[in-house]
Amino acid sequence: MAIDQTDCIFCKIIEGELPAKVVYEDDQVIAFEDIHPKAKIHLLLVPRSHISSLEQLEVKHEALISHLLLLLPDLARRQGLQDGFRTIINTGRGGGQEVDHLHIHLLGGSQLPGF
Ligand code: IU
Repeated sequence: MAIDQTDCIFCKIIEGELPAKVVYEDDQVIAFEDIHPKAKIHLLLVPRSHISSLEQLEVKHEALISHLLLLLPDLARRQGLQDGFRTIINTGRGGGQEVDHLHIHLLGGSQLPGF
């Protein structure tokens, strides 16, 4: 079934149709502040291309996924998270995913509880 990207809130942010506090962007990804932060620093790192979740990943996305992962410590450093950070990818409703556009949560800035 085709995905209707016109209903995707993160696609709208990527297209500049909805506002967001963007902290980083390049030709493949964008990172912006979560509107309901769960830590002092809470960013969302999002691929520009509409991939619904980890379940939709294919081998062709290998380079993109490497890029996303390699960016995380760099983004964390830029946010001053020298002491460490947490990353979360929620997948599917059972995994707590609310927005159906793949994204990585990057959290830190205060001591996070053990998980
Ligand atoms: P989740 O992994 O799909 O549950 O996370 C979605 C996140 O997107 C959640 O933390 C929301 O606060 C956040 N968010 C946002 O930053 N801007 C928005 O317009 C919407 C959700 I809708």
